[in-house]
Amino acid sequence: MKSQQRMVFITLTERKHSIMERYYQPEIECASPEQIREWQSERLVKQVRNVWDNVPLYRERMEAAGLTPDDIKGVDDLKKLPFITKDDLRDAYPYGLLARPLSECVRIQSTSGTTGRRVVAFYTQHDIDLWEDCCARAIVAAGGSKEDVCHVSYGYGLFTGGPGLNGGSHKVGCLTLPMSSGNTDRQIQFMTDLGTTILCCTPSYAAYLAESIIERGLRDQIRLKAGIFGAEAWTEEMRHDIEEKLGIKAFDIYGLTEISGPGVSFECSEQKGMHVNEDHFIAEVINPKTGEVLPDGEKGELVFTSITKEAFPLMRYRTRDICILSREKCSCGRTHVRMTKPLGRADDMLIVKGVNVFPSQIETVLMNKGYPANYQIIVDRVNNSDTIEVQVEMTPEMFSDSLSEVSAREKELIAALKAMLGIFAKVKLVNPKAITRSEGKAVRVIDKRNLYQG
Ligand code: DLL
Repeated sequence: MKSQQRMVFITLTERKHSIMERYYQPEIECASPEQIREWQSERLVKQVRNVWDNVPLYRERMEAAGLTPDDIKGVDDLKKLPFITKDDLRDAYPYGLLARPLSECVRIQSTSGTTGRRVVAFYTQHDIDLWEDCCARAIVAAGGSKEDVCHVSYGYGLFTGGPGLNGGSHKVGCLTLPMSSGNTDRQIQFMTDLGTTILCCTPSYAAYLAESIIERGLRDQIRLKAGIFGAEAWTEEMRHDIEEKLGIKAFDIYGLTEISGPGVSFECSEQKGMHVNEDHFIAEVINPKTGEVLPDGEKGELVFTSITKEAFPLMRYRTRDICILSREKCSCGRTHVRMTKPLGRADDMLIVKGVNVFPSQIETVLMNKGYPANYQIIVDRVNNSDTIEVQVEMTPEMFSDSLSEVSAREKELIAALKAMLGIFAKVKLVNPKAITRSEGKAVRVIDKRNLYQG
């Protein structure tokens, strides 16, 4: 504890304006870049030996690439290792990538994947312990302490959101409300009765809760100060909207089941990118077409290697998330590399009439024009030609019985979308609340073309 306090003090005298910054594991979160690299090299070498000895698929892949564990002497050699993909995980389902006997595993979690076979990740007790540390770091970075009431509305069960943040909240010592998703009335009642100060859920559910709290006239009765929102893409516009409606600071958190769950990276008070927990995960950005490793600052596909995982270690796992890494010094005092929000998916990008369309571009247009984040993008193919329709709710203030007023609004949005995307997108304004709400990840895109089946 003493060493933690000393580290905080050093950081604070260096950077006076981050006077409120607190850390869960300061010796690690604020370690020198050289120290972090040393940990990474040491752990990588051990992990490579571990997977070579215990996971036949890795040995086969390394042998095919002409490698033995002796070829990997540190982080600089990481790029020699072959990649692993979601397809590999599906092919290895369920036990093919286990590096520990099943008797040492205590939990599984699984992806929310709606297509294909699910991905199942295994954890030893030690894996869970480290994962919860990562979530605890995120909660403390959002201002959490044992004085807080942490309300976890991510789904519990196979989805990693609920269990991960729940464990992190316990570690910090917050009073933890394991709400899971759903039953909005009960969520709001607990929030007001028990004085929730930190809310953890998807950004789309946070936006819905904010809307519901305001509608019920309960805005003055909530004591929220921070939100930890992730698991799906959300824009800066959406962040500002939620922050304003709830009177909180909204922090992004990133993760994926394959690598552990939430807490692979998290935002600090700077809110300028998420610090990757580099003592557990080595991050690389590659050109998704060639596999070449890109320098920091360049946009590409994020790849992770889990160097401390016991049960289910993934070596150079291709996430399909597109982002940029930055090693610029962060004024929060943390030294771990930062990643931008995912800027798209290498595989969810829509190609409409031959044009690349990211759903986040559409969301930016809608939010800039004052629409709520309740929308759906419907892509179809009619007479061999692609169509795209954006259905978006009007706010109660916009809502009008006048057809000409609604039509003028639709035209305005069509023009703004054309300017952003370069293609015509039909716009249909719908009544407030007409779009089905999600309690987990929002379903933003309905692609009726089914181009990726089979
Ligand atoms: O969504 C883990 C998680 C739970 C993260 C709670 C944050 C909070 P999966 O269901 O396996 O795991 O989905 C992983 O979701 O590859 C990204 O494409 C996307 N994703 C996760 N966090 C973010 C975020 C959880 N903050 C996939 N922003 C990832 C944008 C995100 N996309």
